Amino acid sequence: MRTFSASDELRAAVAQARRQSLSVGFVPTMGALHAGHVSLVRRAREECGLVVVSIFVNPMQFAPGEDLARYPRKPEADAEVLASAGADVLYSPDAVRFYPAAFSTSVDVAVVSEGGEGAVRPGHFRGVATVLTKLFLQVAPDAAYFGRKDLQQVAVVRRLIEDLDFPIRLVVGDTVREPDGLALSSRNAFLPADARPRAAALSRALFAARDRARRGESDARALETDTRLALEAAGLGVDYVEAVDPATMERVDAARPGIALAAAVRIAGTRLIDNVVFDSERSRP
Ligand code: PAJ
Repeated sequence: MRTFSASDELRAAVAQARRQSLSVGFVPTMGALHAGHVSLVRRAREECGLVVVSIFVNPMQFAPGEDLARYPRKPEADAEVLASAGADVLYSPDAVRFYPAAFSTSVDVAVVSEGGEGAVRPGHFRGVATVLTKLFLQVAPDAAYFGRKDLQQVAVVRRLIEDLDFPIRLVVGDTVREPDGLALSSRNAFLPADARPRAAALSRALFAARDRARRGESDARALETDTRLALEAAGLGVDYVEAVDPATMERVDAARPGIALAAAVRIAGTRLIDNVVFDSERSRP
């Protein structure tokens, strides 16, 4: 695996692969890698000739007062994880060169960015869309890999790719979970041991709502309300519970197959997000 921090070196490596007719897969991350990230890298490895992974804790997507300074950073362990998952190129740009002092441009994806996480974290998706625009232009991949765990991020990226004509295939990977259902997240490291068991209540409540929908409950408001009550009863602070169309992130009234229930909670000072996509009884695994 080769590691670059300069974008011109990265571009040269990608150009060389292209001359050999290799397809390019790209997995953007903020590091502190776990099995969720690894599942995306392995998928890219199966599908592409050159696998590029970026690690960049993007300051622009953190609001003042959020956890930018304490966001976990594990560069040595991450490099080992990526090498064994089969990545070819690790791109770790330097923040000062990536965003020089005069940097003035931002990319706003309206509508899909506005509810859910966007409402609780103003400016977050502007930071995500801006960093991804720069990374997509620098890496110029054929395919980009994202996790469904960040459901609204996927909706934002889908619009970004379509609206700006990036010739990039968007690949969405399933959420990788701990045995008790907790979605893997770099931020899980912040959970104190005594709060950790309670964190599983988030996925448990979402799965319970999906089971009710499978049994015929179609009232999205009732599912939202009961999920919120279950989360509060488990001692979690609820930022939102919303039934949405995952393509547009618009709230829906009817809990049909294909819609998603997305939630964000606070537990012991850490914010966790998760979602389930409703399926029909027939397509049930
Ligand atoms: P990060 O949180 O590091 O996540 C990188 C990618 O891993 C995202 O596509 C995310 O959805 C995916 N991922 C995280 N947890 C996962 C899990 N449990 N199962 C499957 N996939 C999972 O998301 C970001 O970084 C940033 O916003 C970024 C896109 C890199 C832009 O800065």
